[in-house]
This record gives sequence, C-alpha cells and structure tokens, in this order.
Amino acid sequence: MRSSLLGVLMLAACGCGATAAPSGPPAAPAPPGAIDRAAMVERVRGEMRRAWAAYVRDAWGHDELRPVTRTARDWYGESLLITPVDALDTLVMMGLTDEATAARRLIDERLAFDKDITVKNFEITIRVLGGLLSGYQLTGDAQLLRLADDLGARLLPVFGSPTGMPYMFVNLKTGAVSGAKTNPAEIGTLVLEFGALSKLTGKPIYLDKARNALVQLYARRSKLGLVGEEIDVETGQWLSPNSHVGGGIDSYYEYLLKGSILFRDAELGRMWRTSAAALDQHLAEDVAGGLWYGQVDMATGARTAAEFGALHAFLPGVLVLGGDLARARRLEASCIRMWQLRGIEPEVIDYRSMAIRAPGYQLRPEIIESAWYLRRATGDPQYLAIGKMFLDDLVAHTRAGDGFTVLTSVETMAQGDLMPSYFLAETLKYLYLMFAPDDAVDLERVVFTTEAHPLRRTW
Ligand code: DMJ
Repeated sequence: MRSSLLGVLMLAACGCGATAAPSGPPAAPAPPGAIDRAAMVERVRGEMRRAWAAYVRDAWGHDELRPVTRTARDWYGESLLITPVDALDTLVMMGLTDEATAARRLIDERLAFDKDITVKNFEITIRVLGGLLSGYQLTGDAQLLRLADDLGARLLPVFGSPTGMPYMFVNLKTGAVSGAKTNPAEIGTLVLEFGALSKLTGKPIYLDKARNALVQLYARRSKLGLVGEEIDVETGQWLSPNSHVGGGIDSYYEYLLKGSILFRDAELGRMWRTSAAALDQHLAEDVAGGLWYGQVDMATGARTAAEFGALHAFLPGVLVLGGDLARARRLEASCIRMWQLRGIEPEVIDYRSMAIRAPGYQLRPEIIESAWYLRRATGDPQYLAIGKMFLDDLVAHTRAGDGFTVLTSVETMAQGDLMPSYFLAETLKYLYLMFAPDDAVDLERVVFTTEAHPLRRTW
C-alpha cells in the first residue's frame, strides 16, 4: 500500500546489479554535480528489493537472515517477525507495494505475543513496537495497532521498579521482569513508541510510564548535567560514572529532543537543552581541527578516553534537529573521516591517534542518518556525493549473495553472517531519503524514532 504520509515518488523498475569491487584504498566521494538523484533512488530501491527477496527466500517467517549461510536467526527460539515488522515502513515508503503487502499479511496472520519468552524491552520496543506503529500509520491496517497495543501491555511490567525506571527484560506471557542493572539508552529510548501508542489508543498509561522513566533518569544527572553508563533501577544508584554519547547512552539524548518535538513537550525540550549544553561543555573536544565527543567521568568531568565510533555518529543528526548546524557539520566531517580510514567505518576508534579500537562494522545507519539530516537542512550537495560513497562502499564490501552482512573487520573486510533488521529499517531507508525529493517526508509533523520508524503527529 502506498503511503499517504510520504507522497508518491516517481519510481521505475529496479536498477540494481552492482557487483562486488575489490577492496583497496577508500574512494573519494564523486563531485556533487555528478549525482543523478533519481537514478540513485532507483539504485537504493533495487538494493532494498533484492535484500528483502533474500530474506523472503532464506528466512521467511523468522527474525533475521544470515545471508552467507542462507539460514535464519530467531532471537528467542521462536520468531517475533522482527525483520518484516522493522522493514515494513521502508517497503511502503519505497513504493515496493507487493513486498509491503506480503510483509503486512505475514504480520497480520502470524504475529502473536502470548509467548513464554523473556525479551529485551528496549530492542523489542524500538524494532517491533515502533515498526507496528509506523506500519499502522502508513497503511491504516488496524490489526497492526491491535498488535502494538497487545505488545505494549505485555511490556508495561518493566516500569514496576521502585524508581519507575524500567527493568531490562520482561517475560511476554508472565510479566516477570529482570535486569535491574541497566543503562540510560534502555531507560530513555521508549517515550516516542509508548507515547505514540497512548495517542493512537487513547490509553494514557503508556506515555505516562515511559515519560516518567525519562524524567527519573534525568533527575539523577550529575552536577555537571551528565549521565553515566550503568544504573540500578531499584536503588537509583549509578554503577558506572563513565559518560559519553555512544552505545548504552546515545538515544537517551535523542529521545529528550525528539520527544519534545513529537509531543510538543516543553519540559522535555528544556531537559534536552540542558543536556546538550553539558555535552558541548564536557564531552566535546577539538583535536587537530576536528570536533569529537569522548569519554569523561560524569561527576568530575575528568577525561577518561578519546573513543568515538559508529554509534556516536547519530549525534550530528540530532544536533541538526536541535538547531546547531555548525557543530553538526563539523562532527559529521569527523564521522566521514572515520569512515574513510578504511572505506567502511569501524565500530570504535581512538580519535587522537586515529587507531582502530574495535574493527567490526555492524551495518549501522547512524552516519548515513546524520548525513541525510544535514543534506536536508543545508541543501549542500556534498552530502549527496557522500551518500553515494556510503552506498558504493556498502555494496563493495558488505554484499553477501542478494543480502548484506556485517563485517568482523574493516581492516580485512572479513564478513560475518547477519543482516540485522535495522539494515532494512534504517540503513537503506536513510540512503533512500538522501536522494528522494524532500517532500517525501514532512519533518514538521513526522519524527523518526531511533530505529527510523516515522511517527506522525496526528493528535
Ligand atoms: C538500531 O537498533 C538503533 O538505531 C539503535 O538506536 C542503535 N543500534 C541500532 C543501529 O546501529
């Protein structure tokens, strides 16, 4: 079903067929003037169609595809259809109508949550709850909202801690919770999905619980305005003072700002501005003319490391949304430098020595997402050239059969064997948006979740 939200794009037949290139020194981006946006839209759309077809052929009905061995992976022994749910809105947005219909039918007919499995609340919220909600808004299929409501009710027990901050895990059948030691990202990256569920079902409890968790976490920030890496939701005590914008913390900051935009929530907006000022003051660091955000002790501000990586690369996009274009541009330039070290970004580098600390690449979208926000906000065509570079490099190094796979090392380009669901939900979606006409998405009313699910303010 074609999206009423995203408008009709002029899309023709698949233009896929790029072949693997030999690895070598990283390529420089093409001159911006040479980018044919319509042709790039077709290329990305072709890659999506092909990767989806690989999932259908080798992992249909399962959570994720292992594209090298052409086998399937289920996270919890039985499938929650994570890839179809995560990918549905991308298929709709790209106008891949037959594929979207097949995904939607599979979800309608087979997805059920009355299962005796213990799931990670954060991952199931961002991938499954978020995917059901955006799928519902894009297709009008009421079964998707019913499923979201059922899932939301089964996840709610996580908020039953003494502090109101969520436990990490919950059993979908029994409601038993576990995992009191958790982190800001898992606590603070729920308000968009739970909040939208409240607005669409008329049940305020979801928004109330998720928003309170965010407020409780913020209330425990240090005197410097920073949060640490690990906290106990039963005692409210910090277990790690390590403060940064990478994995385990990242999307907490993202949801302060995006929650304020989607729900027109002035208090969340103030919380974002206070936090962003603390990040700029204590984490940001200029090294050889480049801007980076490293690691400090949340209480003292003492620097503990100078590490940056693929997950940190969400920040330029959020800075764009927050109105700080200058920092966003400079930080994205650093991210691109990181990508060009080897022609694909590593998971973690030391930005002072530019040494690679963790060499894998998990098919992550963040650097592309940020480039898209910058392209939209600045109109600067250099981001189109950079988008093409990202796609060329992905095709050259991460294509596996008809799918794409993670790399165990960007130094050797050795491939692992997994196509994470977010590659279809996020990585290919942001590449598509990079080249698609800007009226494809109305950013005045649509907020993309951390998993790139577009939620539309209809309330
Ligand atoms: C996705 O599941 C989400 O973007 C999350 O916020 C971070 N990790 C992956 C992508 O890297």
